[in-house]
Amino acid sequence: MQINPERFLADLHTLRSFGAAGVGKGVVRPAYSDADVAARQWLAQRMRDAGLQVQVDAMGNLFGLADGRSLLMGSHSDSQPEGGWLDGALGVISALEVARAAAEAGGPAVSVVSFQDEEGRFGVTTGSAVWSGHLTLAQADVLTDHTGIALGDARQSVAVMVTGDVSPDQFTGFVELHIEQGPTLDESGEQIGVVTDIVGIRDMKITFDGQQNHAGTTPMHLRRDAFQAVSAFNAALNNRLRNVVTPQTVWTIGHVSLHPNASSIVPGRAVFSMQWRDADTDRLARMEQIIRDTASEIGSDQGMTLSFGPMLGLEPVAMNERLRTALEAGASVIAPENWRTMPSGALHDATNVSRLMSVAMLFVPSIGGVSHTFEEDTAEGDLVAGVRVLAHAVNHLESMP
Ligand code: HGY
Ligand code: MN
Ligand code: MN
Repeated sequence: MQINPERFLADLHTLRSFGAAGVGKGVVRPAYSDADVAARQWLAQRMRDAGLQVQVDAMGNLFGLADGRSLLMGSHSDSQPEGGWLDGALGVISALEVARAAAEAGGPAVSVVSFQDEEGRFGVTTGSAVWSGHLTLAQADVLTDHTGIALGDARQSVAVMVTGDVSPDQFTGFVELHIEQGPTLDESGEQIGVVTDIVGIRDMKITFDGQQNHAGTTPMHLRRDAFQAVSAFNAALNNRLRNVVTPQTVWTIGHVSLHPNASSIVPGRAVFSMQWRDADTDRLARMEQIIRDTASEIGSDQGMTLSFGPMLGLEPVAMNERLRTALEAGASVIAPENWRTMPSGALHDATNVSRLMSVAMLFVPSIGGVSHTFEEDTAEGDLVAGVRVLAHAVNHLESMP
């Protein structure tokens, strides 16, 4: 099959126009926003133009289906609150290009998916979590974003597109191309990464309730300041985790909400996100215990009432050998001596889809190793090389026993 680089890049740029923001090639297209829904409607039309049958499930996961049994390819088209133009979008548009090129060549059959809320406005990879059965729709519907909006209400914005459930039985496997989002390929100068494993994740909200009070009249020793509790918790946690983590382990407090968030009020309440990731499930569990114990100790030292939200999580997942071998064969042709195998420190829809079928992933470099920022970018030559590797892999799979 012949992929068409100009058609692929033009579609990638058009997708960026939905929610284009900030400097460079930034995007603001969170799940279920107007920009997200408009992008999904445009994508659905591009799928129809490619001869694919469009199906959308209740979550807003958008499928373009080839006839008969097919290989599923894709990723997500929602973005972080401040995101780049390639995170997810590359996987969706490259899948569309390979599906088109395969159809023009008379096969093999390739279907395309854009999952919903991969970026976790409401949880962790929510759309593919529901499609794969990791979460029920009812469980997902009660998840809330940081402003308190429930997913069940937010997803009404895609209701007009919904056609019904999409059976996974028609797919022979799932392949996702993604930007690396880290420094490895950029630093080594290599063009392609074939993924070996995806790390596991845990994510929960923690709340400290103290006493809201006057910032001028309340003596320091009488305060029950929720921000001071978060600050002490963070410092203590960094110390205590040191004994269990590896250089690859990561943990992040990325969202903090103080109430009432005013200069002259001792904050009475702090709600914050606590997220940690590692390739080893036991280590994730040991970290959880340390996080809970530390929050509990700091909370009682500082006169806080402590509460934990539900813990969301995904287990570490290894890529399928057969699909991975096909990607490696493609990498050897397109980027000879210029590719490597590597783990993924970012989460991807492939983790959820692995509950249903074989999965594999491919990376291209991220310039400067940055992502989840407007500055995210990748050289055009590397983007096109990624699509060419996919095309080779699809052909290779046809010829494998
Ligand atoms: O956070 C992640 O790893 C992914 O980009 N959602
Ligand atoms: Mn992504
Ligand atoms: Mn992302």
